Amino acid sequence: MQELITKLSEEVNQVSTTTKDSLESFRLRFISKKGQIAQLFEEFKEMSGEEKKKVGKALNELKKLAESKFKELQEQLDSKSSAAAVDIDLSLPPVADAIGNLHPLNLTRYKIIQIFERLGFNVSDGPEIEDDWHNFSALNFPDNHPAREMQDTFFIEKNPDMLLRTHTSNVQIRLMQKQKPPIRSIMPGRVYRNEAISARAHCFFHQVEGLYVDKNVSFADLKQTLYHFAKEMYGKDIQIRFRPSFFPFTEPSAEIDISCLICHGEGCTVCKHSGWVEIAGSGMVHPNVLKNCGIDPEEYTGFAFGMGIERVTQLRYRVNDLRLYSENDIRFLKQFKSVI
Ligand code: 2U9
Repeated sequence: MQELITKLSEEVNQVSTTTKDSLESFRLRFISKKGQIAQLFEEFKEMSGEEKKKVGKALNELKKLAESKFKELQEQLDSKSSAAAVDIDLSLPPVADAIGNLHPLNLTRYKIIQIFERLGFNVSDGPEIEDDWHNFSALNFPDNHPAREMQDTFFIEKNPDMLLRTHTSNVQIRLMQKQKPPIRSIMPGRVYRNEAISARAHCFFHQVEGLYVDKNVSFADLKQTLYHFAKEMYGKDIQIRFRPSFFPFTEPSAEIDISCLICHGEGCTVCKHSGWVEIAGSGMVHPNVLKNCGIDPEEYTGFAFGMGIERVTQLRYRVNDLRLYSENDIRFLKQFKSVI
């Protein structure tokens, strides 16, 4: 056995390779429970006391030698692989920035909500697939009135009474039906129109409408609220004007313009050389609409307004083609990495 111990000691001393595989075969051969040294210990157990005295020390030394060699080789291998890990190739292209961002329409929607929430408005939601009554009749659109034609939409073939809503006003109707005034709420959401798709029109877009119903709500409240909104949204130097208009659901009605942000009144293509840009429609809720929802127009009055989120976004970010909002082109979307 002494000879074998000497031979194995020499072999252990000579090992110098440090690949993962060679280290593993070293471990299997010398260190493992089925390795040669363990086998020698098994034989050692069977020896007589005299024989044990002769080889015991050498066998123990072989065991220690193999273990310390294994440790040394393992350390060499570890330091080699950590050196490889810091060996960075600076010529490689950078790892892509995987952090996404909000869609520009959502950035605008959140900003609008934030402004009105500070004025005490809450946010309401309702169905996009709606019946004729909530979308048209309750809003004082008479049957066959031309105002319906202006808001042509998509009808459900199996039930022509059901349609894709043309505005979020259906949410106001549902809210007034179930909640007594005071009501102060805004309704953001997707709406539909039957239009051919182009840079300036789409078969769907997004709106935020608002409703304030209480005792003694006046046109002065409407003007001041929307003036405040315009200043918060577009800056304190903005000019605002109200132009008389017509909607079946409001009386009186007004369209709201702001001074053109692009040319500051000098005249450009965005404002069609008028110096003014339309941003919203508004008016005092028509008494018939209040009645349709079970609210007494002698006791309560209210104002309402509506604006297109795409339009507001266009003015904020100068986006001039509506199709960009729904094409999901990452080159367009990744340009809006701003916070709300
Ligand atoms: C109820 C009563 C009144 C909401 C209103 C407008 C005027 C308006 C357009 C702006 C641009 C739609 O997105 S747009 O095309 N909206 O001009 N909306 S008043 O009036 C209401 C709503 C609900 C019960």
